[in-house]
Amino acid sequence: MASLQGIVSSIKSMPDPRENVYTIIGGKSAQFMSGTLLALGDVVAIDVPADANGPSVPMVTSPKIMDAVPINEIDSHLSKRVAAVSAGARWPSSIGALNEAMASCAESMRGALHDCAAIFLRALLSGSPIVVRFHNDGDGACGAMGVQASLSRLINEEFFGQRQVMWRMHKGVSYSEDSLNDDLAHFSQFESFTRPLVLIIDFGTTQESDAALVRAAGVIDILWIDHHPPYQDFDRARVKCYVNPWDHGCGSDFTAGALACVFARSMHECDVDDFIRASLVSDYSSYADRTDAKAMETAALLDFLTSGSRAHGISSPTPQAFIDVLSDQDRRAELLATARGMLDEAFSIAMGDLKHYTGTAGIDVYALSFERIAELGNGYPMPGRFSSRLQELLEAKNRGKTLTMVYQGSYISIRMSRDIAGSVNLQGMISRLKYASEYIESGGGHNEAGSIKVSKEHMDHVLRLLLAELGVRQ
Ligand SMILES: [Mn+2]
Repeated sequence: MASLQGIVSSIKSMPDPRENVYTIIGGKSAQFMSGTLLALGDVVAIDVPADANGPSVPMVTSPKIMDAVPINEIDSHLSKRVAAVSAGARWPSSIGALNEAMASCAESMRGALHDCAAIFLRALLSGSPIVVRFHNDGDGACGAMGVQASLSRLINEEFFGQRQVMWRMHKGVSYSEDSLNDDLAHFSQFESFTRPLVLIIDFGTTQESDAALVRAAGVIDILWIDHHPPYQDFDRARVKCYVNPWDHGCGSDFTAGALACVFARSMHECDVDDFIRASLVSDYSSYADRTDAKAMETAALLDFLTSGSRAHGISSPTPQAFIDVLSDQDRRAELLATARGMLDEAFSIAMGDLKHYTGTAGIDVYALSFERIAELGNGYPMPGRFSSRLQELLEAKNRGKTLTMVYQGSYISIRMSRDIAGSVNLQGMISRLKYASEYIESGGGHNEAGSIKVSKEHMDHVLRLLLAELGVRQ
């Protein structure tokens, strides 16, 4: 049995105080329940229970309270621990092997990522509550898996026993007030030396996140890793640490998943190369190697695992659950076959239902109602990502000059080929429509992909406006 002396740096209060969970930081950190009530700043000595590494939080029956220390002493102790851990992390030279352009871009974000890593480590080691929200697609999942890989190693080396982190697979593109409220409800159970922390991966850079950011300022720390283009006047100062390749002379091709993997590596050595490759494929990055069979397969599988399907059998979508599936050859093969079957079914319906128009300058415009595919009840594929696949197929057939719209319920998802980005300004078009029509509730995206939310009963009307904007004679 090991013994550990440390300072109480976080307390999770439970309805029954005997079930409170304490974190102490000493030479290592530990989380445990205590036979006697402890307070923040108490210096305690514990005998680490033999079952500390088990699935549940271990019980320490009689911790010895030695002293109480002033807050600034916790701070200097924590800073020393963070410095010691960061010193062991090595900058991932493997990115250079993957892609030189990415390596130089990563290099320019190094300082910002290092700052983010230090903040994350402070919260991790001192037991502050942490929520990681990752976008529910292959790119977001790859980022979350990278962070998970790093955390597994960190917790194993720096903690006696468990260290809980909350994972949330996030639907939608904004950090909404509802999401913030969920996080605050979780955080309200905690009293901790450092602020509660939210790590956002691969979404959120939209005006719709503003209200939550204003409320979160000074209450929680937000670390934010995204690759969507920031809008004009986006106030980065509201976020503790914001890293986006657009701020460092590169664009969305440096995926958020890849970026989160580099972030993970700047906290602790871990193997993230496969996740980086798959993330590039998942998000249609121009850096993706589409001849890399493993990356293609992983991306296809993650597309399925992060969908609304129940057929994959993952009840709680955590990065560890994804890693478990990806590393199990039999399950991998079985789930890939299931996903491919559902995708084929969707494509065969799409090919029959697809409407074709000719727009300005001979652009091929396609529109597909997703309703009949949704009626299959598979939950996979999802309409937004299906529009990307459909676009890919049609674009290859037409050799470019193609735009695809897939619509269902109150959403329209638009994709277009790069070669017409000069003649069709998607963002400008969406802004004009927002101005012209009261039926459009919101809309946005980047150069080659966008989405519009309309009031459901006016879908037909908005589709006609869109076609007119594209120069289709109706
Ligand atoms: Mn992404």
